[in-house]
Amino acid sequence: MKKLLSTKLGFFAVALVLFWIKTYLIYKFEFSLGESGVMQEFLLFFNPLNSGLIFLGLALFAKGRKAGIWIIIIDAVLSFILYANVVFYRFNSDFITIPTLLQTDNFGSIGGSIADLAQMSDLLYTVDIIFLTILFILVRKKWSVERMQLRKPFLVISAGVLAFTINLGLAEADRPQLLERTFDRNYLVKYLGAFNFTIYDAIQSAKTSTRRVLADSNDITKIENYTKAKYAEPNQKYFGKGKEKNIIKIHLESFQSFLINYELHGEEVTPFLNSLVNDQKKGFTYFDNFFQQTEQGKTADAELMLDTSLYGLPQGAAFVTKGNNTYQALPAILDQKQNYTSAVFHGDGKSFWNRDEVYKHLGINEFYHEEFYDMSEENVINYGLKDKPFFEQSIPYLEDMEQPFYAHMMTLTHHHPYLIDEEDATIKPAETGDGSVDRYFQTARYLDESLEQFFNDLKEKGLYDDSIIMIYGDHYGISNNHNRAMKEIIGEEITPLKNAELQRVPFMIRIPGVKSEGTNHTYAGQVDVMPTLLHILGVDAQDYIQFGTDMFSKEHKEYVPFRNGNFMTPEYSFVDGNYYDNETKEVIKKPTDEMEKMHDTVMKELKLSDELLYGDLLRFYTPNKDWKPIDPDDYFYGGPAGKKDDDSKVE
Ligand code: GP9
Ligand code: MN
Repeated sequence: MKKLLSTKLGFFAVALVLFWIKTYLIYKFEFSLGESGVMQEFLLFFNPLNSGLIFLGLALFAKGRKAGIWIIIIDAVLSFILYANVVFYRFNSDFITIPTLLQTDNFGSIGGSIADLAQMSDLLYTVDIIFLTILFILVRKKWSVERMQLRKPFLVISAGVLAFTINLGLAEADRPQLLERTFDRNYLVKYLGAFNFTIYDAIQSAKTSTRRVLADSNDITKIENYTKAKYAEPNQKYFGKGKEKNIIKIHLESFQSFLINYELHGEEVTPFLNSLVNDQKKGFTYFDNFFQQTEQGKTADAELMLDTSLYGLPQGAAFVTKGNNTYQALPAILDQKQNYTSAVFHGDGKSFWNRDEVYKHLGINEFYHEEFYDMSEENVINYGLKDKPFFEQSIPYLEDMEQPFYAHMMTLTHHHPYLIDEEDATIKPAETGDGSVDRYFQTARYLDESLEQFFNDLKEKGLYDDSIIMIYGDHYGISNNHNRAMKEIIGEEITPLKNAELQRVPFMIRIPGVKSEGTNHTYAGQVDVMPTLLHILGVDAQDYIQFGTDMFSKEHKEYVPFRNGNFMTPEYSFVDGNYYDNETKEVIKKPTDEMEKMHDTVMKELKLSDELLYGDLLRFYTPNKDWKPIDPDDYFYGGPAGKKDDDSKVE
């Protein structure tokens, strides 16, 4: 043993094991990464190994005794990075990213309290370094002054690369598209480790910052020209009719329009939503040709589109990768124009989709997340809080909000893989043999019931009658991978065109004092919601850069781009390279010039939106002379305890 320890490789092995144990203990005791299941537990344990092999392994290239010094230095640097994250996490329940580091104001918010956040017991995290230093002093004399044969460090680093490859492969199998979709930093750390996360984050921000750096104020002009030309004038029947009314916006997770009026086992799946669609007296106008336009950012893309009228990005979630951009979003506009207070309610961790950061840039005043709700075991399933306790527990917060408010209620239970507790299931599953598809109807029913309960509570609290209520679906729930089962459900082959048609999600709105139109057949998409709402509130959408247009406007152009370049119009659709006649469902062999032109417009529109986000171009745009740019430091989304200390801001 003594002999082994006194070799360079022996010393390296000791350092590696200590580093591994320490990192793992920190994962377990300092972070709450939500690991569950054997695979996630294993990866959490396994992932420090590759970083240790690679980084500590680099030290072995050094000559003679210097190798030992380098091992200690590298180990100390890694420990410091990890410890900085520990301290940051204690306050933010989140990991440090390069943008947060660069945004010193943001960091300043914890600067003063670092002393509070560090604890005496943290000194334990230096024990391994001290031990290594002593060991090195004792054994270094026995080390040769020669450089090690290069083969050895190469082998060590190759072993690290191999361990990383295995790690990544297993992580991707457990959580497909982990890197592309960039869900949540907790996920990345859980699967790949804190060090790989830091590298990943550095690469991401280097990539995006170059595009941002190269952009200049001229770049916004062509975008402004484009959106101003697309602008559709308000319809006087609606303009200003909802001025200063509370807005309750309800997000239906994974809800596709085919569920509306669908019957399973002879029962309506969503009787309550159906009643809003079918009974005009309830005051809702239902858009039956409204489409989701999301990509990899899923929910986050839907949120972005609804509040900014920009498209999501072709890759990843703009909420995550463009979370620090300048936005001129609906919550901020309503605040500045009509003194609205905005809030998002969602029973999940606050950092999912980077919400706790990006919401500040959208000007969202309050964010009621996981920490505000009773998340006891019986209230939680799948991703988070069940919809019924979610709505129930949100009511007191809603009642407390300053009016007029813009409240965004985000449901969660109807989310893949559609898990439901027995006592919550009030309809039998479908019988296609495809579990997700079969359960999809049960969680949809649960969501429907939770909405009815919420509506009743709103009425009881006097919040219903005078509020604008808007309901929308965020994205599909049943992907292309379930075509066999879906064919049974809808009784039709799922062709590419059919799949595109299935991207309809519900959109319905009730404006107090405005008669319902019943079902409106206008073709529209998620980017069209913001200008529609602005006009209902009496704010001209023309001032702002928006890719959508008011759905009630007579000038609204009926084409709905999907993020992948497909698009839908009332007469024809463009899907995966083919134009289809909507009526005959046949491929149009000779597309007209008009169709080709429409295709060019769609491509141009998506490209301009991407340029805007990549270049962070809204920082060069001032909507009007009254506009006050958003300062993210004015917003703070601590838990209920944090709120008591300070309502809006941490100094
Ligand atoms: C997570 C929830 C789901 O908080 O919003 O996101 P999704 O997986 O649908 O994008
Ligand atoms: Mn979603």
